[in-house]
Amino acid sequence: MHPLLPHLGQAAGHPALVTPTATLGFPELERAALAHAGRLAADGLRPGDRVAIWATPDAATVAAIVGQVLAGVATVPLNPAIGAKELPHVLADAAPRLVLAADPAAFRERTPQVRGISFDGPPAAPAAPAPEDPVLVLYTSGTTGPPKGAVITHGNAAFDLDALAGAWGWTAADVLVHALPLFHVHGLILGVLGSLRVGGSLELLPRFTPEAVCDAFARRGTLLFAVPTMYHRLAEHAEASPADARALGRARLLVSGSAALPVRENDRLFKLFGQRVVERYGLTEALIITAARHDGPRTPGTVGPPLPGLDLRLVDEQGRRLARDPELLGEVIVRGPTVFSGYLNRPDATAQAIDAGGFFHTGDIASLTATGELRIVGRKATDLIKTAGYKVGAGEVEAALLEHPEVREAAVIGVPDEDLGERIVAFVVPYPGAAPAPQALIDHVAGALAPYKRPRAVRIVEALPRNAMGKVMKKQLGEMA
Ligand code: MCA
Ligand code: AMP
Repeated sequence: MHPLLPHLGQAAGHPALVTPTATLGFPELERAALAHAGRLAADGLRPGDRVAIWATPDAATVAAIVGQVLAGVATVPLNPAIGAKELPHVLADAAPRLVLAADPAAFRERTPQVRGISFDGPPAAPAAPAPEDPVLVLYTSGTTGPPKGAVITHGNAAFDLDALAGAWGWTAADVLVHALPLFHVHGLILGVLGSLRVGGSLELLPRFTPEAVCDAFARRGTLLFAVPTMYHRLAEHAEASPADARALGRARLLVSGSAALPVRENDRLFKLFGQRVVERYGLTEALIITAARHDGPRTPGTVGPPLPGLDLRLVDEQGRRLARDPELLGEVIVRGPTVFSGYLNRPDATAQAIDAGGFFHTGDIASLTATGELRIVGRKATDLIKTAGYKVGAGEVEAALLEHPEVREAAVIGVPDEDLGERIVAFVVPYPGAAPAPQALIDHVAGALAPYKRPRAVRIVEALPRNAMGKVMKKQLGEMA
């Protein structure tokens, strides 16, 4: 029995994975995964090596990732829409021994070395990874600089998923519906590995549409994982389509995370679906660290209590621990088995994020309610933007804009947005005589970084508001936006 995926190979009486084009039981999934692992071993890959995979939402990609888990090879998922500037960075930093894709032709231009996934290898004997062995390297944005690869271990994932299964009463009887991207914690660890770990059924939708989600619930879904932007679009859809509202209302549990769910939206969902969405909070480097329980309070505006087994605290600017008091705001720090092992090739950044006591500093500002639920109120760094559930550093967007030949200065902020949570807005000072078209600059960022990092609006200005020190006053930009 594999320590992370104990149900693999067991006859469950229900499929492990359903996509529009494939249905795989646990035994079939295990066979495919072991054949892939065998092929990797035949190619000379060893436990601890890294393999990059274009993270398209299909059964072959999932089976390959599972095979890599079994082989003890760390997976580096690549966003299929990753831009021209970010891709070389990720490949150079992660230095994968192989780059794979379910449809290699689609990615050959961007990665000439790409190979197709093949399930014709001699079945491998699964490796027995230790809890501290890497399972995934997930690239995540900081305020400045290129994304860093967070190294997540087998132990991190197993502990977190068990704690969430406990919080949500998540069992083999569940059918998880998800349409999240497979290159972040939410879609890949919670969605894919989580469903397989509990032995449930995963209904993987290749792209998010409210119709597809509601249809999956009309058929068999019991559990939904989605970001607030998706819930917003589901609410818009359900208001116009009562039958779909009823289908979603029959869900056993609706879970929201990756960004704040506004209380007003939470109330709207409650009215539409007849049940409160359950919120949970976390981040790439520490996985999910708080979650409302299925049988506990679901207080709008809060993200539940810390998961059992984690030491979660709030600290003031001097690092002193704050008491549990709804009035006291502090930074969330956390220690325990879900905290990642560090950033790949970045001991400096790792030392900055994890203190000598082993606490990971999240940068999120919160208070604890009298009943011990966390209420997130903001972030320490104003230069981090959460848009549609994705984290984007203002600095990386500014750097990409500055690489455009017509851009002399650039400043990027997040502006509140009903649908996206925050919308990226860029202020650009062109070179004298230049008149860049906003859409050209938007396309430039989409192509260099990734479409989700693109500004939704570009304002061409003569100068940026700066203080006496020459620093751009982003608050003022917010008022201008
Ligand atoms: C648009 N597109 C462009 C451009 N504009 N392409 C090139 N250049 C442009 N200028 C393309 C996009 O690539 C996309 O293509 C399509 O147009 C639409 O893009 P967009 O409007 O940005 O998005 P959307 O399709 O409306 O998607 C909304 C979404 C998505 C489904 C909510 O944002 C999403 O999946 N968010 C989830 C994020 C997430 O999983 N975060 C978890 C990380 P195409 O149609 O080909 O796709 S956080 C985490 O893991 C922590 C631990 C946690 O707490 O969970
Ligand atoms: P990422 O680094 O992309 O994994 O994003 C993690 C960040 O998303 C956290 O530091 C929070 O700022 C934010 N986040 C995740 N879940 C929630 C939530 N339920 N409510 C508010 N913010 C959240």
